[in-house]
Amino acid sequence: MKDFSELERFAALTRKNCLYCIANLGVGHLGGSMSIVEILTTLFNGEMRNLDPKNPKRDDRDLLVISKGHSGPALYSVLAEKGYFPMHWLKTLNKGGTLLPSHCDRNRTPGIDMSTGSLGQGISVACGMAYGAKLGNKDQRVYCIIGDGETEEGQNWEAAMFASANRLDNLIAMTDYNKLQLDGQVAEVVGLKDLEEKWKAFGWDVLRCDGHDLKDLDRAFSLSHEKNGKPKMIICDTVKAKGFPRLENKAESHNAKVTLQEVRDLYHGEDPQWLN
Ligand SMILES: Cc1ncc(C[n+]2csc(CCOP(=O)(O)OP(=O)(O)O)c2C)c(N)n1
Ligand SMILES: [Mg+2]
Repeated sequence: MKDFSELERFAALTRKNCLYCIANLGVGHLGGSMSIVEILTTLFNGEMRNLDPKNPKRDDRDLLVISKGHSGPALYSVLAEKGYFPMHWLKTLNKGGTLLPSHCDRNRTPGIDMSTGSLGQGISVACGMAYGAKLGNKDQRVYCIIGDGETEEGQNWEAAMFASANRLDNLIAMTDYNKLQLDGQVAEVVGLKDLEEKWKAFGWDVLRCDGHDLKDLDRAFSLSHEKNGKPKMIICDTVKAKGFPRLENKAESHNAKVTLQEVRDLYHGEDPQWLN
């Protein structure tokens, strides 16, 4: 039986550390970081197997590609809490010489499996990783988080065909379906219409869940483990900037200015220790 109250605690801590991390710099990709906090909480607390913060490149670990690489700050907050690197690194976000750049970089940050930021590419890399695991007869899952705005990139759909043609049932993709992209609503830019039907038409099994509900995420991930030759897409309904009231569900949360004072007010002045 999973301890969901412990997962709630981890998610709340991740959200707080991420907000302080961005506010300490004064600006950052707050919206798309906040929307994946519970997804990452689930992945790093049991869903991904054989993770070892002391040996981040352990050969038999499950892999993660955050294709919407601007969500680095959320991942850094999780990796720090898990002990991949010291918490105080969070003070260096996107500053000169940092090992925590604004976008995910596998050559700099321990625990990151793929460098991302150019939208649309991550899922192709995840396909390659999942295909490689199959060729090597490895029991390895590959996870990939894509954005809903990012889904408008054509490369996703080439990868979608490749994955089903090659029966990559060890590939579990998630859409962070927060309905917003950089400068507006996804529906008003190009629009995804019936996203579930689209992935199904490309030969994927599709699951849907509330991306902020840890129990619902757990349910969806459990179903995604089926070995039936089909890649899996979990469409996670989320809210951009979840947990930061001023910017919640607003496009301007994408890369937003935030002061430390504002975050302090939200947390009643209870600064995390690593900030000092
Ligand atoms: C190929 C490419 N085009 C444009 C951008 C600029 N860009 C960065 S994030 C973003 C919006 C992405 O929206 P979405 O996928 O919904 O992610 P969210 O902001 O909701 O996290 C854009 C257009 C980019 N990084 N890569
Ligand atoms: Mg979005």
